[in-house]
Amino acid sequence: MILASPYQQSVAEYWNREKDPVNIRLGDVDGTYHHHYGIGAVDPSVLEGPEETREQRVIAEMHRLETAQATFLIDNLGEVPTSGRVLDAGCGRGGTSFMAHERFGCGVDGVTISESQVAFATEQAERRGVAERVRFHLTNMLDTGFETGAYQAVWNNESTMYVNLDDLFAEHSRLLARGGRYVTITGCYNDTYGLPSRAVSEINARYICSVHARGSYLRSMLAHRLVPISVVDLTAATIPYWELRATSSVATGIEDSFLTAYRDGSFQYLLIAADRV
Ligand code: GPP
Ligand code: MG
Repeated sequence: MILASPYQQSVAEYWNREKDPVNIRLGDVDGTYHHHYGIGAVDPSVLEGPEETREQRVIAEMHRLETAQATFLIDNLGEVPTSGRVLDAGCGRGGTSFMAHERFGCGVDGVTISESQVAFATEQAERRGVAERVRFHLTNMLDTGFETGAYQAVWNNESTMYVNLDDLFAEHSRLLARGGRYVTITGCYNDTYGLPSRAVSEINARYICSVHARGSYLRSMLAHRLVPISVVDLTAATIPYWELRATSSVATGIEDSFLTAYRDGSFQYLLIAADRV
């Protein structure tokens, strides 16, 4: 059974319906469609120049920052041989999957519980001529049924907030070869402040997700033979993306919650990389 609960059903429904310009128009810039946020400094020149073309410059800039985020995640996967296999857990429309294939030439499996996302990403793979090597599956990342120990790398690019971490890392640990690499980029709440702040709760409600505490990631990884090799706080690096997004024509209304939560320290944007021991 792919959808194991009423909760998972509602998440699948959200993503099956989702066609937000903030994702489609950014993806249209170069044909790589992301479902995550951006990192890095905004090029101030996008706000200058002719008024008539400013909107398109801002969209292209947001897309550049989102692509920089996926590039940073892939940088942390280590070396993956061309003969290797990697898993994109919660692959969305396939952006990070295609970028990883371009980087390593390896086989990629992307999994999502949204039929529309599988269809969209598969169509992209065909159009790019990589459908033999980059495959998308309507599969639950908690219970993939894929071969044990077959993966050199597994990642979650902003998809861990939809699942129980112990269930997730048990499955990742099973799929990864010994010495394989796990990477996540995620928003998490700061345990220093106790439970999630109001702004974090607004984010949870907006996406039907449940962001975890920073400490929960590290405890759960260690409990499942995933030993962290780096933890990078990307909070300061993602704020410029949100500031630009807040003033853009494709803002969705959640921007102030992210900015408040990041600025008051109750929420953190982290990369965590771990080795499967
Ligand atoms: C969506 O990316 C990512 C999530 C819903 C995960 C929540 C992430 C956190 C850091 C809490 P998206 O690109 O589909 O979102 P949007 O439509 O807002 O751009
Ligand atoms: Mg987006």
